[in-house]
Amino acid sequence: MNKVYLALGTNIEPRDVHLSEALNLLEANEAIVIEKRSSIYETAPVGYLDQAEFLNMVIKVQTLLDPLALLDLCQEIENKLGRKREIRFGPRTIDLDILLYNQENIKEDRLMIPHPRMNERAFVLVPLAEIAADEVMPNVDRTVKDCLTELPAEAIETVIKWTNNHTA
Ligand code: A4P
Ligand code: MG
Repeated sequence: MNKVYLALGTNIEPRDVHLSEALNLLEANEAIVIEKRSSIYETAPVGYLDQAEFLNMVIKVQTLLDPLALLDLCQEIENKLGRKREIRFGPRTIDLDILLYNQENIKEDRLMIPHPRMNERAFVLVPLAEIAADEVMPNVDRTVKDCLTELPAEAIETVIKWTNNHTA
């Protein structure tokens, strides 16, 4: 079994439905077991700023899939949920990124692991630290917790635990 962390992000309504559908589709695959889920966070957009706020979360999965097969599955789920690639870093029904795959460093055209931008992103590191604070990032040999402390407080403050007011 391989230990993997995945990041989920969405900023097109209904955002919480897109998250649940992505989780259901992942779990429906017999080669994947979801072991842990972070809370859901509402986060200010990063990169391309003129877009709605995101919901982000991170999950830990055990999988028999190799990294490229897992990427194929993530992209298949993105496509099923109506993902259109129009603007880089732009609005999306669901984005599924592979953050960590065991302790591997992978640099291929289609796949970079650890995810190349995760160390700078509070919307990734805050939920990841919630479920994997002591996990080591193999590209920098530092724990998730340590990487998070290097981010500016202003960035961390834009990542806020989200509660679903419709069902609360
Ligand atoms: N790819 C390479 N490595 C990976 C990996 N580890 N996991 C390739 C997944 N995919 C990987 O991704 C483009 C290509 O990256 C894929 O074809 C795959 O082969 P994409 O999802 O098609 O396009 P994108 O989403 O525009 O790029 P990417 O790299 O996913 O964008 P980012 O860097 O994830 O940024 N702000 C907030 N608050 N929350 C967000 O979730 N997301 C983004 C997207 C920008 N701003 C955001 C958020
Ligand atoms: Mg992506």
